[in-house]
Formats: sequence, structure tokens, C-alpha cells
Amino acid sequence: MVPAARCRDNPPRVPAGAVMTEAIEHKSPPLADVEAAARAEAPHPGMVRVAGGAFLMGSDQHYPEERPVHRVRVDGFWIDRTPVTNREFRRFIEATGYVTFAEIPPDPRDYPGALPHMLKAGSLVFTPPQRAVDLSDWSQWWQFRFGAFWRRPYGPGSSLAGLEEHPVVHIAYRDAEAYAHWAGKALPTEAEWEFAARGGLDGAEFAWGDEFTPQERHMANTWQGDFPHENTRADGYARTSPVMAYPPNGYGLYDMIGNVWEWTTDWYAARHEVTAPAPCCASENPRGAAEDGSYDSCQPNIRIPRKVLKGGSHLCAPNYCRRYRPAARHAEPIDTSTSHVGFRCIVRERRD
Ligand SMILES: [Ca+2]
Ligand SMILES: [Ca+2]
Ligand SMILES: [Cu+2]
Repeated sequence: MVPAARCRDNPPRVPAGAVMTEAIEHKSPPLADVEAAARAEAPHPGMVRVAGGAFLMGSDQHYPEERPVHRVRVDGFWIDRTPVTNREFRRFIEATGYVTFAEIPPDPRDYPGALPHMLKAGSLVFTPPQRAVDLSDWSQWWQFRFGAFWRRPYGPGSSLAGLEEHPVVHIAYRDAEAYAHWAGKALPTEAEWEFAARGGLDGAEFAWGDEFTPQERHMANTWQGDFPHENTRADGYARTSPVMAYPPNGYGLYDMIGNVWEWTTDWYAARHEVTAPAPCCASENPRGAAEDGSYDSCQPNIRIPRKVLKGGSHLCAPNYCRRYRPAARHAEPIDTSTSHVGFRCIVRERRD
């Protein structure tokens, strides 16, 4: 009945109770490149150019899915300086009338075995418990709230007042894709995203260096205290934060780490696949694993493929999830939206 919570720290779209027993060595870019970039015009406002290059992707020091460290080369691209904000997303909705995934009631055919009263439009909202709970049971802090979507981030009665410059949340994969298409942009691959997040600091633990809080300074919106019941908000924010509240990385990019997780186009696999022809070479513009391999092996009855999320969120806490690092990654079913997942876009210089 209850899904194998131990296997995952993010819930499926229709949560427990409703689920489905049966069916269910980088160098800084050469100066010439930097100068060319400064001259080149951004394809859209608010984008930063990242010159192509090689880097060490992944980490051998943390979670198994980040392994192995391997050499990757990506072509140059432009990337949004910040995650897409509520203000920006509103322009898209007003221009197109697009309806997000969280606003559409789940189709019973997609969720066999789900309880009918659970098949209503909604999204997962982080709802902290009053006291310490079993950290293997995400249903203790994730609530599928009917009527929650990007414009009502905490459900009916909530609004975006004061959140205009915060990242948009409750975004399923296809919503991010639709926005990118409308904006004339694309979503990044995991390699592009990680290369950008590292900001030129190859092999560093964090997007800003090797120390989590240099000189006691918080460099990203994460979680301090005992997750999920105690949030000391030593970094200033309990939930999402305005997109430029913390310092940018070496490429001038904000919020790559923390605040909200960000969608990438790669299908998830439990380890990095090294596609380079020989160990000395770099994988060129890797595009991730096969869709078929992205399903959750802990929940064989649920056939929803999963994409790679990057960067961690305001819910990443030392006692629970230390994924506030460029190498960190997380599998997210494409139909799942939550109060801690958003996205940003890129524009590739070379189209292929
Ligand atoms: Ca925080
Ligand atoms: Ca982020
Ligand atoms: Cu986390």
C-alpha cells in the first residue's frame, strides 16, 4: 500500500493512500572567449553566456548516483541568470492561456488503483510536521494539496503576493518545456546545467568553493536545523527566496544551488554513464540515459519516466539530503510538481 519510501525521498504525484497497489579539470575560459562573450549580444534579456569547455562531472565523495567522476565537454550556450520567476511565468500564461499540469485532474487511466477522491487537480506542498518523524517516510512532510498550483503555491486561498521575484514552483516537466518553447529557449541537459553551476571551479564541492559557509556566510537558500520539523532559517528564508538574494557564482548565475530544484532534459539513471570512447577523452555533450531505464525500480508498478533535477532546494538539510552541490542529482517523475521544483532555460549556440 505505502510505496517504498525508503527508496526515494520524493513522492509520486498521487501520494500514499491514493497509490496504486496493483497497477500501479576545468580551466577558466580563455580570455579571448570572455571578451567575445562580452561583445556578443544575449539572445534574450537576463541571459549569461557560458563558453564551451571541458570539466569533471559528478562526484565520488557523496551519493552513489553522482558517480563516477568523468570528463565531459559541452558546447557554449546562453543560460538564464536566475530560475524563472513567478513574474516571468505569469507573462507566459497571460500570452498563451497555457494550463499547467497541476491544474488538470489526474486521468484515472494513468493512475490505476488510485482512490477516486484523490483524483483531483493539485500539487505537493511541503507541510512541516510538529516533531521529529521517520526520515524514510516522505508522506510525513509532503501533502498532495488539492487546488495548489503555481499561482496558489500553498493551495486555495494562497497567492503570489510578495512572491513575484521568487522562482515559479509546482511546475511539471512539460510545463517547463512549454515555457521554454514559448520563450524561444530550451531546457538544459544535466551536463550543461552542472557545467554552468560550477562557475569555473572545477572539482569544487560547492558552486562557490569548498567551504559551505565561507566566513559564516550563507551562499544559498538551504535548510538549517533538524529537517523536517525544525527550520532555524539562519540563511534568512524558511521557504523560497527572491532569485537574487544570494551571491552569484563565477559565471554570474544566481540560485544554481538551493532555493528550488531545476529540471533538466536528461532521463535519470542511478549512475553516470560514461560515453567517451576512451578514459582519456571527454564525453561530448552527453544527453543522459535512456527513458526506459529511468523508471523507479523500487516501485515497478508505476510507469512514469523520470528526469534529472539539479541544484537542491530550500529543503536540503545536512541531516537529510546534502544535495546543495553541483554534482548532486535527483530523479523526478515527469508528472510530479511540488513546492520546491522550478527551472531555468538556455539557448544553445550550436544547434544539432
Ligand atoms: Ca532556508
Ligand atoms: Ca536552484
Ligand atoms: Cu535535497
